[in-house]
Amino acid sequence: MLPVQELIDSEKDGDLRGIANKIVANERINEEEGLMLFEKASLPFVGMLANYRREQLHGDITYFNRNFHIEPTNVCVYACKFCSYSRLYAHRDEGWELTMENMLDVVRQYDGKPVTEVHIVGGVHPKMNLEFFAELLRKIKAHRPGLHIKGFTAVELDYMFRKAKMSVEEGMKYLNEAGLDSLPGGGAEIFHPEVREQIADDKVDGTGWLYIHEAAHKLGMYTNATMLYGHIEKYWHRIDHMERLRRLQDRTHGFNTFIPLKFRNKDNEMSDVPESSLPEDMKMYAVARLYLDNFPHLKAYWPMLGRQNAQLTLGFGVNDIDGTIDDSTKIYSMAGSEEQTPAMSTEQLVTLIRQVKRKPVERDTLYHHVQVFEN
Ligand code: V47
Ligand code: SF4
Repeated sequence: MLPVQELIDSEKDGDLRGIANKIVANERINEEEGLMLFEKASLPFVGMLANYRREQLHGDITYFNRNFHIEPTNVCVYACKFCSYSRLYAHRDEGWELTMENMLDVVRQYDGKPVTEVHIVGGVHPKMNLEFFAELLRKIKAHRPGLHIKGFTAVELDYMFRKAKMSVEEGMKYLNEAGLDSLPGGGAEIFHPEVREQIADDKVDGTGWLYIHEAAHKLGMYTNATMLYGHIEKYWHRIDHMERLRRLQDRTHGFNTFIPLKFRNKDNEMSDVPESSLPEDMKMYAVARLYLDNFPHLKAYWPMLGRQNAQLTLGFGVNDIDGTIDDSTKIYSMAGSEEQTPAMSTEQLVTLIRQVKRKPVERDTLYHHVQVFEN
């Protein structure tokens, strides 16, 4: 008998046994069942199922890529309560604003180095508009045509498009033609208005976020999706969030990766909210792997979680640990992550993955294999 079947059969709770049998039979679980996994299942039970699904999909393969970030500014018109990174426009002297040349200098620093992706994400600066970013995209592509540009959260795009008086479809096409290849998953937070209105009430809502990703998918662009978890939301808000993503994915198949982002509580307006525990984090990854049955990949973002915890997630459904990053992001170090200078060499990433007996594969943004590291 399969070890997973033995574990299922030894489970005393009939509901959980039923859910697990559905998973093994490749049947979709519903919202109520997803919630039960959060509320009733033990960590070994849900972890074993998530690992079973992960190995069905990817075997031992664990992806990473070679990337760097450009953070154009941390000045932001919004004031999300969980954000430790942004400064309001009125306090912009405390933040940073990179010029076009500064950003192109960052790109030039990687000349001759084998990076495959630049991730551009930052605050919503009222003076950095659609035309400015289109020009940046064109200049990056002129300098290095092969570099994949994954840029701008739906929050940044929503603001840019509205200010330029363009529809979402027009704006997306314009940026795509200027060189934008795919969208990162940020800005999703928790879609349900009951939570979103309390933590991020003035930026694009859940419906607007999904609409922007759908528009990108319709142009043939791939995108990611995140969820900020472990603060004031309840388990059912997480399931609701994943359900909305699963429905869109059924229609478009444009999402590559789901990235649960653990709320970090340093120096923000939610510092009184405790952070989730490590077992809770592992459960989050495991349930995500099981619920989002139409998402090919599940990513643990090591700069936010810490590298050893990211290693642990590889036994709980995760098959991707993002990239080398090269100390080019400040979002998480400012929010209290253990990773104060997030940079890992390819050798370090490979070692990290091998230490937990998985197979490292360098990928590009769209998950084509760049280099397979045989064990
Ligand atoms: O949307 C902000 C989150 C996101 C905090 O697509 C926080 O490959 C935890 O989306 N605690 C931006 N999280 C980063 C992001 C991302 C990162 C890596 C890879 C990809 C990808 C996307 O960071 C925001 C917000 O949800 N965030 N503050 C905080 N205190
Ligand atoms: Fe601005 Fe993004 Fe921070 Fe919200 S999370 S305040 S939109 S930088």
